[in-house]
Parts: sequence; C-alpha cells; structure tokens
Amino acid sequence: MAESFRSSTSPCQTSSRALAEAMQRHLFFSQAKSPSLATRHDHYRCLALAVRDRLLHNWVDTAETYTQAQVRTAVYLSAEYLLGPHLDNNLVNLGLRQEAEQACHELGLDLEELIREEPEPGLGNGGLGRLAACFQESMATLELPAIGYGIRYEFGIFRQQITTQGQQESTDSWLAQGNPWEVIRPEWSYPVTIGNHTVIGVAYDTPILGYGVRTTNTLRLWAASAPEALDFASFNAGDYTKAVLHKMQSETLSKVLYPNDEPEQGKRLRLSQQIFFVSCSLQDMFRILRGQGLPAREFHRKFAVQLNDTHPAIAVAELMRLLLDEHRLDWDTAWGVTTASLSYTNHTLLPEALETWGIDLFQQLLPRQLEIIYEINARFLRMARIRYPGQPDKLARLSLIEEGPHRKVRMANLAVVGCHHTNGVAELHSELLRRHVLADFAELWPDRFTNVTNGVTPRRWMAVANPALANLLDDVIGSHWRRDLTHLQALGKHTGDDAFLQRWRGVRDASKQRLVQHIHQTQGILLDHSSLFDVQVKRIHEYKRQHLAALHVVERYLRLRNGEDLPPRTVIFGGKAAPGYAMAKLIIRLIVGIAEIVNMDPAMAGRLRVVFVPNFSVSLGQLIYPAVDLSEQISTAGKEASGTGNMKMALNGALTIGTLDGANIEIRDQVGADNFFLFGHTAEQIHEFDRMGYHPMPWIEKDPIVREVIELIGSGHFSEGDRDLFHPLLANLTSHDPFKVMADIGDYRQAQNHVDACWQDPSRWARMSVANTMGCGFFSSDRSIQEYAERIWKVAPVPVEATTRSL
Ligand code: RUG
Repeated sequence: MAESFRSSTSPCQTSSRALAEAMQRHLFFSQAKSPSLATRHDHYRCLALAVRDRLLHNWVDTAETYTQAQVRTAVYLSAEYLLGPHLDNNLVNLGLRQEAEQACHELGLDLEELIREEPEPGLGNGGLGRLAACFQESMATLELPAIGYGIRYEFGIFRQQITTQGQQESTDSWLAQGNPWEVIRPEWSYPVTIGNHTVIGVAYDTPILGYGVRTTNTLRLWAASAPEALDFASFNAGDYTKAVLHKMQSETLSKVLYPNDEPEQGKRLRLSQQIFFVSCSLQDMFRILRGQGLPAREFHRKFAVQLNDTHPAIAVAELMRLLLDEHRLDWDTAWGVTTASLSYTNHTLLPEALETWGIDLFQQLLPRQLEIIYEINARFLRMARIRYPGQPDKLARLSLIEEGPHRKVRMANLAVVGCHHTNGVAELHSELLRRHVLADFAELWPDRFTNVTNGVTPRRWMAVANPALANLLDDVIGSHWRRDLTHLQALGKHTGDDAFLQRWRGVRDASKQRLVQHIHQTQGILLDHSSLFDVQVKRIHEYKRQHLAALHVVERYLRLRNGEDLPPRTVIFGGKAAPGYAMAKLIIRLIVGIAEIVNMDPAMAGRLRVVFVPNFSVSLGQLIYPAVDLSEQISTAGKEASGTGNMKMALNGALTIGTLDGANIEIRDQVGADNFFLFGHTAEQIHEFDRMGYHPMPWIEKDPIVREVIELIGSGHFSEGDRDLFHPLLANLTSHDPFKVMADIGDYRQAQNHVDACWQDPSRWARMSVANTMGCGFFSSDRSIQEYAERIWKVAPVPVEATTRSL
C-alpha cells in the first residue's frame, strides 16, 4: 500500500487470499458459473464485484456521516461525465492494486487483461465531461461532502472506426453486459413534466472513491422511464404498438449522449434531457433537505450547486419553479435562495457553442419555466435600465432573450443572472470572458466573475496511467505527490543527476514501447519507439487545428524526399469528429490519406510514420499520454478555453509545442519558457485580424513551402488522384481561413525546427522533460477543487467516520 495513505483512515484492508476467495464466490453466487465455463468477462465482473464489496462500508459510512453531521454539500450538475473504466482506478484509490494482482495470479488470471475487459462509460464528449470526472474524484479525495448529478445515457459517445474513407460511427452499447459499479435506487425517482408528457427519472448511483481516505461520494445518474409501462386501453384494443409507445418515447430521453457541435437536429430531445436531469436532481435535493428537517428556504445553506456549462442552466428557472409553485415561497425569497445556491462555469468562447433555445420550442416543452424566465428578465432589465439609461443596445445584449424574427432564450445570460459566481477555466479564458463574451455582465457585476484554472487528477493520470513513472517518483521524492502534486517540485534536486535522468528515459521508453505494441496489435503498424512521438489527441475541430499539424507532416515528407536529414518522427493523431461536422471529418480523411502514402513510401522508412489511432477514449488516453514526447497544443489563440490534455501530457513528461492559448499559457509559466516550444499570434493579434479583416493569401504568397504543400494535396496525391476530395478544406484555407492557419504556419515551422534540434540532444531533452513534470504540480484537479470549495462553494472537508464496521 502506498505510504501516503493516512494510516488512521486507510481505506481498505484485505489480503490477496481474501480477494481471490471473494472472486471465486462471486463466480458461483453472482455469475452462476463453474470455472470451466467462465469467460474473461466473468472474471472481470467477479473482481469488480469483490472490489465493490470492499468499498461498500466506506460508501455507506460516507452517506451516514453526511446525514448525521447535516453537512453543507457541493452539488455538481453536469450533462456529461467521461468517467473511463473504474476498476483500476478503484484498486489504486483503495490501495488494493498489488493485492488484486496477486489474487489474479493465484487464480491463474492476468489483472491487466481483466482491467481491459471493462467497457468504458463514455458519458461525455471530451474535455468538459472528463473534467467533471476528475472533479468528482478530487472532491472525494479532499473529503468534501459532494454529490454529482447527470444522465445515465444508455449509449455513450459513439464508437469511431477509421477506414480509408475516414470516420465511421457506430453505437456504444456500454451497458450491454451489465454494469457492476452501479446501484439502482427505484425508491428515489421523480416525475418531470415536459410538454404534455410526464417522464420518471430513476436514480442509479455509482461510488466515487477518494484516494487514501474513507470518503466515497456518489455520482447519481438519472435514467428515464414511463409512469405506466403499458397503455391498457390500447393493449385491450389490440394496438400493441400504441400500448408501449409512451414507454418508448419516455425512455428515449436518456438513450443517447448528443455529440457536441451537432447543428439544429436533436434540439428538442436535448432540451428535454436538460430539464429532465436538472429537475430530478433538484427534487432529490429537496428530498434530502426534508430528510434533515430543513425548510425549502434553507436550500442555499445546505447546497452549493455548480452548473457545468449552460447544459444545466435551466436550473435557474426550475429551482425558482419548485420554490414558488411547490414550496410556496414568495418571489423575492425564492430569487434570494436561487442566486445564493447556484454558480456557473463557462467552458467556451466560441459564439456558436453558447447555447440558445428557440422560444417556440421552449414554449411547447417548458411553458411554466419560460414564464419564469420572462419574469426574471423583466425584473433584471428594469434594474439594468436604471443603471444604463438611454442605452438600448446594451440592454438588448444583456437581455435573456435574443430578439429578432426567431426569438431565443440565451442560456449563458440566464446562468450569469441567476448565479452568484461565473468562472472561466483558465486565466486567459476568464479574462476574455470579462473583456468580450460577457463584458456587459462583467461591467455590471465585476465581483461575480472569477477564474478557476482546470486541473486533472494525478491518481488516474499518473498513478493509474503511468505506473512506471509513479514508481520512479516514489523512489526519488516519496509518494506524497499523489495527494499533493506540488511535491513534484522536489524533482528539481535531481535534474543534474545522470543516473536519475537515465532512469527517467528508461521509464519513458517503456511507455512508448507499450504504445508501440498496442498499435502493432490493433492496427498492424510497427512504430519505432526511439523516434520522436509527436501527438495530437483531442476532439477534431477546426479551431484545434489538426490540419495545421497535418500540413506540417506533408512538409516534412517533402523535405525528406528532397534529401533533407530530419530526425525520425512518429506523428500520432486521435480524436472524434462530431458526426454532422463535415470539415472535421474531412480533416480526418486528410490525415488518413497522408498516413497511407507516407507509411507506404520506402523513402520514409525509419524517418516518418503517421498514425490515426481510432476511437480515442479515456483508456486510450491512459496508454497514449505517458508515451508522448511532443504534445501538440496548437489551437488558434483565444479559442481553446483551457485544454486538459495539455496538462496530462506535460505532467507525464511531454514537451509542449503550443500557442498562447487556454491553459498553455499557465503551463509555460510553470514549466519555464525554455522548456516549451512557443509559436503563433496572440489572442489579441488574432482579434485584431478579425477586426481589420484577415485574408490568408498574403501569408501564402510569401511562403513557397506552404504553396507546395497545398498544391500536392490539391493534386490528389493523398486521395488516389481525386483532386476534388480536399477542395472544401483547401478552398477554406486559401480564401477565408477562419482559424488563421496560414498566419501561424511559418512560425509553427520555426518552432518545429527547434524541436528537431533539441531532440538531437537526448540528455537536454530528458532535462526538459523532467522540468515539465516538475512544473505541473499546479495542474492537479485537487487544487482546482480546493479553489471552488473555498472561494465559491464555502464547503469544508468532513472526514468520514467508520460507523458500519460492526454490521
Ligand atoms: O473546449 C473546452 C476545453 O478547452 C476545456 O478544457 C474543457 C473543460 O473545461 O471544456 C471544453 N468544452 C467546452 N467542452 N465543451 C465545451 C462547450 O460546451
């Protein structure tokens, strides 16, 4: 067990023998099988159930402690949780990793194989959902009374296949084989009326384990069901389809996670999902409040509710509705309770990602909530009019309603008005929110705006993902970094130690070899682990500029073919494109086309390889992040709110090539400018381009290399002679270039040249790599959560007492 576990609260003690016996018992009693019939998945389930048995005391004790102590509770409302597999993480957080390995060994099983059996709960699109998952784990580790609420999607983020045609999607049936980690709570279910239908939300609870503490919080996800399974009138009349229609319609609500960036379609269902999970969660909070004998007007004393983006922003109207209509509070009291309870995190600066809903749709689905929003708006604008007399334009911008032929509810405005705090997720992002996107509100209420820079959990993203590095750190600086990541600073004493640097490189090599093996097994491509691994894994989006990296790969290909001597590189891409986002899918198609040509060309052997890893996920992230030498964080400045993959890679020892965007800026500050490859225009310069009118042509004209690259792609070289395939992408880049790829490509090339030079000095690279890990202590999600808890939620830790041991 890691020494950083606090001895008085060591979360679980069990021997490998006891664990092995428990697995055998579960094979019989839970799986109803003999060993000769057991599949690997059966064994996975047995281990998962045995581990679950061992966390139950902590889970039940946590709920009991919170109930007895009547604690103030942080509530996280999020439409997405990109959890990733639980088993390995739970073993690490319980301190049972070694015991499980031994137990499996005793039973002739391989723990790693069982871990890989777990289907991943991919209930999120990307960074926002993964952040929610890291935050849950940090809240538990910090012993904060907290509960997460969301939706139990039957189908998570789609599965991605990569063929020669690019991305193909299929359904992610993650629940097909059952889910040993959840507990259904049918006794906690609530009706939600949407239009003229009522849907029931049923609670499914998943334990969230803190590291090295007893605290085991709850993630409560709502599944939709119909109030009546069968319409008997239709059934008796022989209309069997109609008899189950309402049930099917109701269950559709929690069927599928919507891929982000999806235009108009699915809007009705999405708004329905939002009110569904928000209303169930608020009703559940009122139940808890009642259970503690507290009246509704005390809601804000019991709960600090964080809205993860605008997806749960309907909570402003729904909480008001419940307080007014169900709990009979007067408007002013209800508004006081609402605004004292809620706070809002914004995650995007992209105008198209700021949610709005057509008034007609709102009126159809949520007429009472719309009435309340109108009333909130009327009162708010009355106040604003006094503050800004004769400024109708400003009032129009502040209004919760966007006027025009198609009137809309602006969810970000609703969130800002209904919350006591609004925060961005990195310094620059919060600054740009204040200066541009939410400037009118920041002027009105400067004190409501703040920043909490994102973070990632060191348990999953180091201890679980990179056990070799974790062991090295334990040896050299002790194991306290798991609970306090600033301990990584202690690596500073070792950067001059050649033996240490040798071990560091050994660890990194082993991680790269692990990835090489995986890619060989799954894609049949053999990579050279000693080449520089240049990696961009994240959602595919034009603002993230995967096409900039792709153009650079083509440039390297040309330079190598011209006989230039460049150090060997492996360029790895991964990430999903929203199914309806044609340009993003075309970028994938381009990368696949480039990979095909480059990898087939004998002249590239040992010099350049290009891989697109399909179906990027949390599990793949765990495999890839530790193997990255060069982390591509190349978004157009001012577009990426924060990024968190950037943190995971730097934390695991990658060097970043990046723009001054999102959290890159803070990463560079922390790891030192000398250990970061900076390029590109600043957010301010990009803003100026947009203001003054930007055209890519002058940039292209002065850059013969980029012209050659564009011509080669346009000639059909990477598309089997098809000159039209990439036309939309090239036309966009040469005529409009909304994300300023052409303005930054020259500087990107310079930075890449500098990367090549540094890579050729292995001990210099190793020192830069150590400096990155060393400097990343700030990017623990424990630090982010501590900031939320202290500055925004006013929620304090409550250690969990052992109360159920004697049961
Ligand atoms: O794009 C942002 C990332 O920059 C950020 O790191 C992450 C977590 O804060 O959230 C991402 N995001 C933003 N995902 N969806 C949105 C817009 O709804």
